[in-house]
Amino acid sequence: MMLNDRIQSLSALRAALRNAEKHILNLPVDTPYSEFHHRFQELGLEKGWGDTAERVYETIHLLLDLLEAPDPTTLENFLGRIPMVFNVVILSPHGYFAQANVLGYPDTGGQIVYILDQVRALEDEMLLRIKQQGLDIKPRILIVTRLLPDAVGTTCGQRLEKVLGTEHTSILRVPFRNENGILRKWISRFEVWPYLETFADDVANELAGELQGRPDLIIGNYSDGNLVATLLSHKLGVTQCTIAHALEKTKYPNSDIYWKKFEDQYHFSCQFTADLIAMNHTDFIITSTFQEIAGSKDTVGQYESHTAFTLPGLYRVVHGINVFDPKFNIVSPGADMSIYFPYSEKSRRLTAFHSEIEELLYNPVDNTEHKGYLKDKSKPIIFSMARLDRVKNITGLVEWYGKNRRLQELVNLVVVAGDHKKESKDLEELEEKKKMYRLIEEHKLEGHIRWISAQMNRVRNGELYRCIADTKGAFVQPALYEAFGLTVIEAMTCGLPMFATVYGGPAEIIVNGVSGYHIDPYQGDKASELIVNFFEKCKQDPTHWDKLSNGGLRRIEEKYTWKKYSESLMTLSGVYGFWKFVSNLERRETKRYLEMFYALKYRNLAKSVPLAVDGEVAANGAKK
Ligand code: UDP
Ligand code: LCN
Repeated sequence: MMLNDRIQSLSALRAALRNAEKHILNLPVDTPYSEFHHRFQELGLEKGWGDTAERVYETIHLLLDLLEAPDPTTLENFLGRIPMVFNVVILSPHGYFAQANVLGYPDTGGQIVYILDQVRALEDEMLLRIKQQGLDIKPRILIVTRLLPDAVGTTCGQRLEKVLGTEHTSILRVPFRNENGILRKWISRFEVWPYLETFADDVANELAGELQGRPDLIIGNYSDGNLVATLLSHKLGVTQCTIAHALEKTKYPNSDIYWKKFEDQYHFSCQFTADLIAMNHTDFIITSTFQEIAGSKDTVGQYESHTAFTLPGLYRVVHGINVFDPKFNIVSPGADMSIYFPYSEKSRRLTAFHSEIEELLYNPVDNTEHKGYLKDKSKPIIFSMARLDRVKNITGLVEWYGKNRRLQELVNLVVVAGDHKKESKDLEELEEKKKMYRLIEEHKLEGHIRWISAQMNRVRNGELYRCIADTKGAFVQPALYEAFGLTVIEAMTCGLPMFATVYGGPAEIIVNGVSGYHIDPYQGDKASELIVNFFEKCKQDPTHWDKLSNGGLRRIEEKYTWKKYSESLMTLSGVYGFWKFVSNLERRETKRYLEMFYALKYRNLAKSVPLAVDGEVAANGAKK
């Protein structure tokens, strides 16, 4: 696109670039491209080099350097500039994908938040780059998810939904279907496998209509989204990017060796097979932290756990994934800074929410939204918020608190988790709920604990974190494993001191003792002692609290922002898109192997998963 047919050889390109360089050197740096584009066309150069003489000069210079003495940094800078990505498709099939009234529902957490923040940052970055290269092209970003005809008060039944705060981004919903027709209701992420191949075909058709062509980049999220991204990218020949969020293999210890035991409920045989296919097919992988790739000296990384493993009686993996493959990149997300900002920025505080938040935290009457009350309002609050999944270990935190009298004397406990209102369709959530009621009773926690239902208003949640910081409290993230942990980032961005699990992302997000504390969820007594010591120290020396709060804020500024994220993602898309096309031959064998693995292994496994029938009870006991 950037060259016309006057340039037919490398030497002609070199000559054209030198002439163009000479021409620009005589122009003021801010001369708009439109003023010299005729001259450029005569030389063989079309639009896309830059919007001003200065920018065009830089791009030309980068290419001349590359032709003369190529080096990786120059190549990355050059490819990062070349306008190659205008249409992006982001796949996230399972759960409830919507902009309101969904967060905290089963399977509906950080991945949704991540993608909605990601697309805003990405659109801004795409628009900036398109403009800087002197082009006038409208980008398009489509988030593709499942359409749920029974949308239970959400927008999940709507085919197309514009993403708020964007100009060119929408959610496109395509239903799951099979020969019996369209599946109307939500099903757990563990049961989606038999629907994905048809879903991928349907998505391809919808995309052809929506985009009037192929996308330039396909991003998959989580195991199901990454499998569909693989099928689409294979079919359309488009650059593929993989984001895991949280792979189940690391969340459920020994889920490979004992896969048969787990199979009825979780269908890990499909999941791990899909993960292997996607990881190997993709052009590049983005992770939020390094430990997600290769772990640490004491822990195994999410991807590392797929290097070699055995599913006894099914197959044995000897080279599942090479964690040192250059396709791995760490690109950390952030928190939306317009929602999450420090409690100390008084003028920005959303005081209109304060009476509602006061009611949410302290109204003594039990209702459908909360259970338990806090009898001493003067105490700091330790706070946690998560989906009521077993791995999130919210009940673990309640137990630690229940067992530690000193902790109860020092602080109140507030947890936001699950749904009091409705009978859950998710088996783990049901079990956790029962456990929570039992623990509150067993440890006589009335007066000390407040259990609040899932909170879906993100803007108010931002203020909620800050109100907890006003009590000089802290956030505790007690998960048995947390792939990354957006709540950790959000709470730290609001200035809340942080105690978070040492298993997974938080181990890297937090510098222990400086920007928060690591806790071991398997050693609850130690964790609660650490929290007791912190609050005792804060009583003697209130600046201790400020030190930790400020340490957290500094860490976020340094590493976890969406601006940095979108710059890297756009550059990587250019770099890997380029390599995909120049190194196609080398990957042909892998592609053939994966096609075989898909057809001979995955397809049969997916077929063996019982089909969900609207209104029936599944094998795992969850109500459809
Ligand atoms: N969240 C929420 N309300 C809830 C529970 C969670 O808004 O009741 C949000 C939370 O603020 C965060 C996301 O859901 O943005 C959870 O992301 P995280 O990475 O912590 O965990 P995940 O659910 O993805 O495992
Ligand atoms: C899923 C999770 O479980 C979290 O650990 C991540 O923060 C989230 O996705 C976003 O990547």
